[in-house]
Amino acid sequence: MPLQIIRQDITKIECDAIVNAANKSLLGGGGVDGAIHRAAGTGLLKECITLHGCDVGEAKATKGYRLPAKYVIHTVGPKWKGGNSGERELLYKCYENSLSIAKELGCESIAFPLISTGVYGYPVSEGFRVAVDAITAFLTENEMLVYIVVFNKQAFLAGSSVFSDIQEYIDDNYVDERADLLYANRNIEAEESAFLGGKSKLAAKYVAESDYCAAPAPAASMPFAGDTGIEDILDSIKIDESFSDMLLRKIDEKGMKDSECYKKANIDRKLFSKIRSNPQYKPSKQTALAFAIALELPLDEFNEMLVKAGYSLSHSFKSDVIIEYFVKKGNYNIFEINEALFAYDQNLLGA
Ligand code: AR6
Repeated sequence: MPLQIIRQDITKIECDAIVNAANKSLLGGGGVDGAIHRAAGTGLLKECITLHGCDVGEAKATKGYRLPAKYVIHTVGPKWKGGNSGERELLYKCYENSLSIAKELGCESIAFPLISTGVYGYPVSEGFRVAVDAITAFLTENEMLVYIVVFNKQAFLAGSSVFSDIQEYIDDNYVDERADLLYANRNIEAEESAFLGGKSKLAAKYVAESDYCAAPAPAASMPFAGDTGIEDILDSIKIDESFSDMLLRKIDEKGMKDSECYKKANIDRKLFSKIRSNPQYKPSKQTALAFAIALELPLDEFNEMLVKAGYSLSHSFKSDVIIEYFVKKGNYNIFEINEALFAYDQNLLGA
């Protein structure tokens, strides 16, 4: 199951387990540790006393007491000492060990704070990267819904250099609302029929959708330019092929396993099965985008796949511009894309 990034107070999250960024005593402290102990009540402290502390990188579980979560998994992150004292390995172990305990406890969902990135001084964007790496490695082999909880968004944004590049791309490409309105007021139908010279409505629809696409092809390279017959056009865009058909065909063509594809798409196995078994399944735009990313499609095929589901990339949506930025860079890491979407308060991809 997928990884989600959310902005929340971890003590309020309803899931099987939440993780506490504790200290070696396990007897409470400030930051998220203090918040968890306050919300859980004294029962938690009493049980923590029986655990006799915990080493850095290790993890131990207790019940959740008054928390909505069934369990608290306490882990002790490393203190940041400049990065050359094994901090990364220790932090990775915190995630790994917490996830392994959650699995033993039969948890189906778990929420992590960004361990070590507060009082212990681990740089937030680097700490976030370790979290994503450890969690995605776990999710490759296991099914669980994992949340990364970002509490201090400002610190999260300030730490990442990627965002300035993305911002530049957005500034250059994002069409503001006014332009969007102008577009909406254009007489699209008249333009389509002028362009097509009265050819089929179906093909007209395809033009309209292509027209919205982020990388509009010049008219000469459109499938229906010149003297091409309508049958050729319909054939070239595989008009009878549904989104589900196209997805399964591309998975085969890429020599991927189904599980590899839906995991890369950050999509839940059950949703994938639904799409697989129903050729007419209409996915949400988020889901369609996620699969196009998992398949690492270049921009033209990427758009073709979206059109199959009734969508397209548009420069009027910031999220689309951000996704296009990644596709053009050949970066199909859905977690990095989601990190950027999260930073810009956009819906994340996948389930
Ligand atoms: N929900 C989610 N995240 C939170 C919350 C919350 N309610 N409160 C803080 N954070 P920190 P550490 C984030 O300092 O760096 C304690 O005193 C916060 O923004 O809690 O591992 C322990 O007893 C930051 O990103 O933990 C230890 O002595 C992240 O949680 C020491 O601090 C971790 O910040 C551990 O330091």
